[in-house]
Amino acid sequence: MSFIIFETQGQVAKITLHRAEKFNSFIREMALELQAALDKANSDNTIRAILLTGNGKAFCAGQDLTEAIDGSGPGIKRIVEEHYNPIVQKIRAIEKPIVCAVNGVAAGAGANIALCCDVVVACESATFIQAFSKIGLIPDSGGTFFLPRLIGFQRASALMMLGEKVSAKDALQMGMVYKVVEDAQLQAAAMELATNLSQMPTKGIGYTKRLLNESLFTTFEKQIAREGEMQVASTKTHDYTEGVNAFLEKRKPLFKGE
Ligand code: T3D
Repeated sequence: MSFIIFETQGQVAKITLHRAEKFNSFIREMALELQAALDKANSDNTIRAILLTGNGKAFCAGQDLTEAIDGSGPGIKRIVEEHYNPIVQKIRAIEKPIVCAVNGVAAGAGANIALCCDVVVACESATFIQAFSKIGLIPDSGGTFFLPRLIGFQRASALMMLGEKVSAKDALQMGMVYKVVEDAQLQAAAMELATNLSQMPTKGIGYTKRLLNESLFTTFEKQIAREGEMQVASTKTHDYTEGVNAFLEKRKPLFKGE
């Protein structure tokens, strides 16, 4: 992989967007490599959490606009259908927690990929821009789906139409991100969160993610019925037995993710 760095630390897969000189903007190779990296982290049972971040000053400036207008390039339809849609679908479908460490500007598809991760931590200098309207595009990569659900319809409308830059502090206040930390602390703080998550009951967390996904499309009655089913499934895991026994025996649980 040349535009993505894939590393493991314990049971965490760290995936880094690696095209720093172009603010990690996406070209086709990088989008396909990110998909492959997500697949690799998903299929490896020893990986129990994923950390997504960017190299250099930016998290990701979205689509590389040179490629977007290149007549011999993939073209907008394939860019959306083959690059961004599979990325955000994979992020939501992987039943392992995905932490996103936003290390700088997150614009266009870069912002929306970050926002569909499970736990988003930003550094103080990070910014979020729904840059699409400024170049005559509509927000993609799941932005019109997730942003109104994260921050409310009115704020999402305004940000998507105006394309204004949102500071990390304002993103936190709006509910766009989970935490904001000092720039120098970002990678350590995000890895600590991912490591904690990788040592938790992975199946239960995966079921939680499945239920959160389903909650976006369903009714209250159906959702509580699904909670019942998945709660029964949770009790069939090693980690449920271990968690309860450890509590009763007053010791630290050793979860296996099984
Ligand atoms: O086909 C389709 O287009 C459909 C798909 C759409 C998905 C999308 O993501 S559309 C939105 C695309 N992204 C943008 O419109 C953002 C464009 N970039 C910016 O607005 C600014 O660069 C930033 C606000 C992100 C950062 O501003 P600043 O002043 O801190 O940095 P800069 O100087 O503008 O950029 C630094 C370098 O990165 C620069 O390269 P250079 O001149 O030093 O060689 C710049 O050209 C490059 N860069 C930044 N964003 C992109 C980019 N190069 C190509 N494409 C980019 N999106």
